Amino acid sequence: SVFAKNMTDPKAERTFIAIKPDGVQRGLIGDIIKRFEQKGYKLVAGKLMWAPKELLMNHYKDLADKPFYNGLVAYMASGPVFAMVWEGKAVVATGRKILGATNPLDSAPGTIRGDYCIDVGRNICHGSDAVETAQREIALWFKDDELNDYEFADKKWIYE
Ligand code: IDP
Ligand code: MG
Repeated sequence: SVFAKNMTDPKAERTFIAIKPDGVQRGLIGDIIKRFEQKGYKLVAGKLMWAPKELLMNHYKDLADKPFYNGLVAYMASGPVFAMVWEGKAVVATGRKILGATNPLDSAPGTIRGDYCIDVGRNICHGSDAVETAQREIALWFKDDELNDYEFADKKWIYE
């Protein structure tokens, strides 16, 4: 299966990263892709998608009892998002570091949220918080045949 190799090859770990509607509107798709690319991670899938409310409610179902849940779903449905799958060693945890803390006022400069935003409800990007979450989110947002299995040309220059 698509996920079976996660167990055996650490370089095959995958995470779900999404550029939220504010990130798309503010022209940040290229910059956000660039940060994952230049780190050495491999892009496995990517699409611009105006997500249906049901998908977003499912995506954020663990937050359903939070006071900001309805506003969060409305924000995420306010325009297209750029959904991606990135692959590489420790990409889930490292992806979260590249994004920065959830609240942009706590995000270190040099992170995406630290560099580009201010309010937690307009924090421009999403990243899976654990390997199991990533597997759930990838399956939610992508069909199996949208995930591209290919050999990365740079691989031997990135991994020892
Ligand atoms: P994460 O995106 O860093 O994983 P979560 O706690 O999973 O953070 O929350 C999901 C999203 O919900 C956040 O990225 C943010 O957009 C939004 N959010 C979280 N806390 C608040 C809040 O207190 N007010 C408004 N929106 C929030
Ligand atoms: Mg989260």
